[in-house]
Amino acid sequence: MKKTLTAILTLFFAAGLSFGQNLLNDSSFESGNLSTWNLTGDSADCYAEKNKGNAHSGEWSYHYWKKTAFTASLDKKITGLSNGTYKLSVWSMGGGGENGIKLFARGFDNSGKEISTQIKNTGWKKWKQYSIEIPVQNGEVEIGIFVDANKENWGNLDDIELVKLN
Ligand SMILES: [Ca+2]
Repeated sequence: MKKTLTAILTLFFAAGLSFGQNLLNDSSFESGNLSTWNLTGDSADCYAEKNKGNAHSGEWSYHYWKKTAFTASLDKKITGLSNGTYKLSVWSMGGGGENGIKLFARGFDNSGKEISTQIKNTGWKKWKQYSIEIPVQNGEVEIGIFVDANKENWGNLDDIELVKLN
């Protein structure tokens, strides 16, 4: 009986570890840097910003602002995943006016397909959460945030999470 109970509890905790848990390190940017990410773009204008008023949680968030139009991609590859459906989500706020901001995932199967959702900022502290579901079929996924901004567009993103749904 005790052995069975232990086995059940072990299964329960093992499942708990793979389902529902955020798989991204430093998801709230509280390390104060973007070292776990790959940034394609101008690091003088896209960076981890320390400003509680611009963070969804904690003190830090991913911030962008530039005097001139720009594009920037903040992305990373997550490997060693068990196949299944994952949910990627992020909180965003900002001044709006971009050509586009998207939360994206690719490289999750062999089709070359990208899944994304458009983010629309509507003002300071007007936080909204955006998410996509990703059917991972090859044990990995490249996730990221792509910004296509006009001059003087600004925004903050925070609390990015990747969780396994099933
Ligand atoms: Ca934060």
